Amino acid sequence: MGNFINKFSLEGKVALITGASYGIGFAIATAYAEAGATIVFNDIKQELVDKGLAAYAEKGIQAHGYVCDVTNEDAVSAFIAQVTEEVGPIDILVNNAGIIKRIPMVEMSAKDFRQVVDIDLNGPFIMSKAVLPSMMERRHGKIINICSMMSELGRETVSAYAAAKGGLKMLTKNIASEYGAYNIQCNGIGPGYIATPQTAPLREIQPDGSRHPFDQFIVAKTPAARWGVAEDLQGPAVFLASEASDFVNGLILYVDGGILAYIGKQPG
Ligand code: NAP
Ligand code: GCO
Repeated sequence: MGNFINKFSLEGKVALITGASYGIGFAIATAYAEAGATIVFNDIKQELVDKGLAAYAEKGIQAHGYVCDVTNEDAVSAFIAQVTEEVGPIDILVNNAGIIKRIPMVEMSAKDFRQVVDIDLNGPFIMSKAVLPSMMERRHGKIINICSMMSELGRETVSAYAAAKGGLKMLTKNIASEYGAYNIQCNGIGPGYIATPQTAPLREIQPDGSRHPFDQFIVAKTPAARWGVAEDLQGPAVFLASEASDFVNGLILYVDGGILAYIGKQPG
């Protein structure tokens, strides 16, 4: 195998993963640390940053945690300047922070719709815009946007989320198109249904002790016949952050146990 495996190393890289105190962001960050990167993360509350720092320390990772709301352009500029000064320029950005609101569209306020789009789509725009100039100057950089099944599919109650994640897919392709010549790769990861706090309401045990109908539905809809776990995203995330993917640009890598390939089970 020779030194081929070194192409997957993140040794000497600074990786910023947004909203990575727990959940998918945390799993990706721990994989990056194992691959050799220095980890920087942010969250909206100090309490969450502290919780995240303790969780990283428990895994033997000395992460750098900051409070920063990804929707606040001034705060993000100051945050990136501070990280650059205290840790170093960012080589890898993972736009992971995101929220969902499950509300039927006709009942959803424009305020709620805007908030989802603000965090899930404007946030990645603001963060990417803040790190790109230094990446352009240094002629290398990796941006990974955490997309969704809802970058491709719709379903009841998630209009804002689907609009934002569909937009994030196209923002990914546009960053790749606009800055690819600077040796900057921007790709997306589209997780399937992953067991994290965000999807906990869809897995709640029912008052009669049975599984949530959505839980049963999604397992039947997934060829792998299970929910994903955050660790399922680690290999793809390391690949897209590493030199091994230097000619991969504008791709959305769906890590979904086969959901998008499958027409679904015949009823009965
Ligand atoms: P999660 O458990 O809810 O974690 C999301 C993190 O983002 C939380 O730490 C959250 O902090 C933080 N955050 C929210 N708003 C923020 C803001 N304005 N600025 C900074 N941080 C903010 O979600 P997850 O399931 O790990 O999902 C992570 C990403 O993957 C999201 O973009 C999500 O849409 C996407 N995704 C998830 C799944 C899935 O099945 N779980 C599938 C596809 C895509 P708070 O706790 O304070 O809100
Ligand atoms: C939902 C889910 C999702 C997932 C994920 C799928 O209510 O349908 O929460 O949208 O979290 O993004 O990839």
